[in-house]
Amino acid sequence: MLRAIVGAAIEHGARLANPGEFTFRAYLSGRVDLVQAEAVADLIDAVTPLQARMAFDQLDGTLTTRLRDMDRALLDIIAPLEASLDFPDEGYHFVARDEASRAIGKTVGHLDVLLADARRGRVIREGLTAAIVGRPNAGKSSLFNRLAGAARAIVTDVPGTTRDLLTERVDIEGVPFTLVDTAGVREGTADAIEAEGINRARTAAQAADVLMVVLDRSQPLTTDDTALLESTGKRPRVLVANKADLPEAWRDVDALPVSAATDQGMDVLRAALLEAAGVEHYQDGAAIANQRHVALLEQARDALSRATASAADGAPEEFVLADLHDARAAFDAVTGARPQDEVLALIFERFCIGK
Ligand SMILES: Nc1nc2c(ncn2[C@@H]2O[C@H](COP(=O)(O)OP(=O)(O)O)[C@@H](O)[C@H]2O)c(=O)[nH]1
Ligand SMILES: [Mg+2]
Repeated sequence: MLRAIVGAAIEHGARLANPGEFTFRAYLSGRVDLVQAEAVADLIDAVTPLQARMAFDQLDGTLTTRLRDMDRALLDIIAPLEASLDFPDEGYHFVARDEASRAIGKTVGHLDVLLADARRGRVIREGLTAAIVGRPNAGKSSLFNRLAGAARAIVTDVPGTTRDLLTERVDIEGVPFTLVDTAGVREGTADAIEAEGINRARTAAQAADVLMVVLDRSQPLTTDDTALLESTGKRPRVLVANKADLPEAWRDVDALPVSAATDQGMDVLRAALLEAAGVEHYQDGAAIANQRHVALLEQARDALSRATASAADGAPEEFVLADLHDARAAFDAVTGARPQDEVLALIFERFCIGK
């Protein structure tokens, strides 16, 4: 029925909307700026409540407002500097150098605060990857299923069951994690498929933001265990002593006692994952998350640092002004006040048809 209506409309001269076309039109007509248009796409893609809230904040103009305030502060410095340029013969400076330097430094401070928040924002927006590693039969797939809240991975007592990577998105206190269940890493398997699985496990472990190293507490530690403890020592990781429901076979490694069988210790494990990834207390969104915004604001900060230094050094006004204008151009590029076609194309490509 729907298809028939669309078909009839097209026959009478209508066409399907391009990806993001409605938002793009709102942007062209000045009803939203680029940050807000990007927030629409983020809102559509949001999986966790925190992601949605952050997108809403952007849509509301949190970042735009902060940029406007900083831009205004820069203009207040630019005006007297330009005035000094206009009256070079009098040798009169409309603003003292140290005063200008201090004023610019203040905006650098605001940018630093904003950028410090960016990692938090990016984590909320893009999430983290946690790879579950450990020797066969330690209980990796069982823990994966527990964390995923579903029996996604096959659990057996046959070592070497998991051969390919299995991933699942889970929300841990608002932070989106991609959990990766891997094949157990052990030396000397004769099975070609298992060997490839082990290779993939190693690659996944290298790419992960945080590792969950699973040990079987009911069995003595093996050389595979010690090799893994050694090789992951410098990575963000959580050491897990699984099968804590069974009598313990060792206690010399400091690992979190959990049991995939009884659910014991799972909340502590979730908290430990957040802590190891460096992302506790993510109850609030962040004003900045998007990599495009981060890159541009870093440019602005660099330009302003240069301006602060040259103003303090008593460099000619032209030098200071050039950097101040660069910073403003970067602000403008964030909000789309000075759009570049290829940037626009990239941004609106992200949308699905219409919107
Ligand atoms: N008693 C007990 N058995 C477990 C626990 N976790 C996993 N197992 C068992 O250990 C075996 C291997 O589990 P699996 O998740 O497939 O391990 P993997 O090879 O590391 O993925 C299975 O028979 C599971 O039922 C646990 O916490 N307690
Ligand atoms: Mg497994």
